[in-house]
Amino acid sequence: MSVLVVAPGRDVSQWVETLKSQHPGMNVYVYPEDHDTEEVEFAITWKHPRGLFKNYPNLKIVASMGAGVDHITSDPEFPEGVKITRVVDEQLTSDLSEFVLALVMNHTRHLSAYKHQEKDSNWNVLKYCRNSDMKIGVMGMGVIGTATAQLLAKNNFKVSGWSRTEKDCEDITSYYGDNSLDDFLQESEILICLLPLTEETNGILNKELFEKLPKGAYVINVGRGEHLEENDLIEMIDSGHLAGAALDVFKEEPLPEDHAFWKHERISITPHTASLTEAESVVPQIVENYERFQDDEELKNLVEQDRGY
Ligand code: NDP
Ligand code: OXD
Repeated sequence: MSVLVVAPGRDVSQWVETLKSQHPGMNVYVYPEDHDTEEVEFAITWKHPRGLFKNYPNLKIVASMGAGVDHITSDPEFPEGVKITRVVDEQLTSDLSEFVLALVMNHTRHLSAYKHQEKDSNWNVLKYCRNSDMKIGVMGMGVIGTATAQLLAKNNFKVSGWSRTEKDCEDITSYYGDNSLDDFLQESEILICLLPLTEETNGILNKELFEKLPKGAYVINVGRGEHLEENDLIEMIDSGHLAGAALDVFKEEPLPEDHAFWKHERISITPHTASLTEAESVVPQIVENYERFQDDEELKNLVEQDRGY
């Protein structure tokens, strides 16, 4: 059996080297190099060409190179019966939580606003909100959302989380299910999106939702670009209902040069960098699943494909 790595445009040499050193003898192909499609039973991917996997008659498992799997589940030709796994990684999780804390502090202490004032030599003191007076809502209380909510709570913010099922997390108020969304939003002066992208969550950050946030709320999207209705965000910021937004993910990445977000004074852009997946940290769990598959054991971090995450 062979392993196929499919990540167009990405340098995967470190991944291949680490795979081979973690499991000597593993036969690894990097797409599109020449290979026998019948040999491949295990694939590792980030943003594969649509329809590619249907050409592999013996494929059993596709492992995402990241935490999200929407780049796999969104392929309408993804072959039925092939299992999907994702990355759950402590380093990735803590990197992302710390990044969100930095974005929150940037907003509450007006660092971006001061950067703009600096350009005009403008010495103007802005009143700030202490952590203990700021209410933050985290949408998506999974591995990363929970860690982020906990880090914010540790920094004295008042934190709520929203998920499909109820959570029992110290110092974090749990809201769950569609019926509790409005109550959750009312408690979110800063709204952080850490949802997976699914049919239910596509476009969830829209005008109707923003209107339910307190006036002056701030939006942080580190989930996926497709969660956000981009024009609704601009409209709600320009109308003064929202204070602004920090965006790390976009419908089109890299964000096109002429996109309105770049020039908007109240929108901060980062290039999908809230956390970077490192081969050394992540490959061991992929190799473990490869070995579990060979030994006919249960896989770790398996995606529930009918719910989409
Ligand atoms: P998990 O699968 O662990 O958690 C997903 C959470 O979302 C769960 O709490 C789940 O609820 C909740 N959820 C899913 N659907 C709904 C819904 N319809 N209504 C309410 N809640 C819902 O994911 P992770 O925490 O590992 O990752 C989350 C996302 O973060 C990834 O999918 C990816 O898109 C993004 N990400 C972004 C990165 C970046 O660099 N910007 C890096 C890594 C990830 P329940 O617990 O009840 O099932
Ligand atoms: C992601 C990741 O899912 O980088 O965005 O892991």
